[in-house]
Amino acid sequence: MPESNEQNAGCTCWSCPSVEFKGHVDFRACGQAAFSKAASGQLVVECKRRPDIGYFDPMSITYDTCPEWQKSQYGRLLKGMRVMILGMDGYLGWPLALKLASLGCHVFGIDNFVRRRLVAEKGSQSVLAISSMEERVRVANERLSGTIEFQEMDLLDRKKFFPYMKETRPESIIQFAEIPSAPYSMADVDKAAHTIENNVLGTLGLTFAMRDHAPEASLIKLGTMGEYGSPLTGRPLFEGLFPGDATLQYKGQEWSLGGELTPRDPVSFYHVSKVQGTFSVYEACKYWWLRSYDVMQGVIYGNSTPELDLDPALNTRFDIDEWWGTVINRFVAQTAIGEPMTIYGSGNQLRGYITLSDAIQCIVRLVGLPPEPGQYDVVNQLTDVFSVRHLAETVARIGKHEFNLDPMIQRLENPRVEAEDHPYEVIHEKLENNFGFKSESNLDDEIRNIFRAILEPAAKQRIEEQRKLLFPTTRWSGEKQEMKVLETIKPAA
Ligand code: USQ
Repeated sequence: MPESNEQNAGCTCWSCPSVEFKGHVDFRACGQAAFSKAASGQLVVECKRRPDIGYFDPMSITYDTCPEWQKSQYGRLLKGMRVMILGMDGYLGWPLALKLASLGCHVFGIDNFVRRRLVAEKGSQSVLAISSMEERVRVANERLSGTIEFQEMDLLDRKKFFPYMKETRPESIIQFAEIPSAPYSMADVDKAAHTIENNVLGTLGLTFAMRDHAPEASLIKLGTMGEYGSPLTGRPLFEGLFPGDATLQYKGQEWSLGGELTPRDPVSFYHVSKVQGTFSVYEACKYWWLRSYDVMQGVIYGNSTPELDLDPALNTRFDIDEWWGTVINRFVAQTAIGEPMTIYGSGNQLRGYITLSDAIQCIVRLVGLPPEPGQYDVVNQLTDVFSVRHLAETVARIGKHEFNLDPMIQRLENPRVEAEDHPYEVIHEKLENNFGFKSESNLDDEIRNIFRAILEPAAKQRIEEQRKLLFPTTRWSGEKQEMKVLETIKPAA
């Protein structure tokens, strides 16, 4: 087990979600001066977990001196921390629930099972068979130290969701309840509208529910690196906000850009929905002193975490069709059944990538180091930048030499509208520098993990059953003709 990282040991009650400010502080009146008032002892708070202390100066207690903040594998976490996961049935939501439960948290999850439904509507299925939520929760609660509770609920059903928020009193809230597919959102107007409605209104409603019932909770909202696009000028993709020394020069004058949101240039209507979510959360932090980390996440791949690996009943979903599969997972599955890997366009597109297990570690670390009241901050969550071509070549090398497969690559006409040859200068420093994140996995090992899992006969059969759904058919242009093959490449031995 990696040593416990004490990144959050020196944090004070000022950022603790267990501390109640309401009634004691008029944030609007004190404005940006709140922090200095706290620092100078003028501001007092109460602790919901330790009401016996009465009113106290929030700067006087640190996490490492508070018995409620206990050491864990990934920094300190509140004892039995109450964490709400919206979208707990998803590719990320489920492994996160397991990880938090393994660290002793009390996890409350909801899901409307829209992903299961949409994957079935496409005619595809998770390559790794997944259990019902009832079964998942039963096995998890037997095997892990914390507790997981689940309710089937749609985040958009505000009549149910608001009372649920009030009743569960979460200390941290993870917003994963979004439709995550760029191609699905571009397939037709109904699917675009579905994506926008689900994602934008879900997050909007959530901010109001937090305002009314959990204003001290920290919100971890899943955004995406695709919100930024890939500016052809090569301008760095900062972590959501311009750094303090960024300036704008225009007509001989110069202005500071420090602290302003960086430009967004989304690459599909799905990514548009994420940008709208960014603004909703940014505004809510400003209007109501909510606190949030917005996670600009790269493309996730992989199927393994220590908790998922405990029992097949705990599998998370693993999709590979053109809508619901991400590129590395698709390439490994294509190679496993002798289909060519489908590179869109030149294959020089650069994206940020991160394994499932590293992504989960990042989120746990964000849970453990909550933002301050009113703070909106952004992290770019990725470990590597790869070209699509490099991914195909890596899958080919491992597939051929270690699994005795016969990998093929096909370059296709690009169904998407995206830059294919572009600079990509991503800044991703905060997770490591401020939150103590250390990657525990890498591309080659994760590709091996995936091959091992999906070459099992039952999984391979589930890929075979959706062979026809691996080839892309959804063009951003809306045209229906089949994508042309530009080149077929047999990777070098
Ligand atoms: N690509 C191929 N061949 C394929 C599939 C994809 O060349 O068979 C290329 C795409 O053109 C793109 C890159 O691979 O340039 C990544 O595509 P993807 O389908 O793996 O990922 P994307 O559509 O960008 O979306 C995924 C998740 C989404 C998340 C996003 C992070 O589905 O939820 O937000 O990754 S990011 O890409 O950084 O915005």
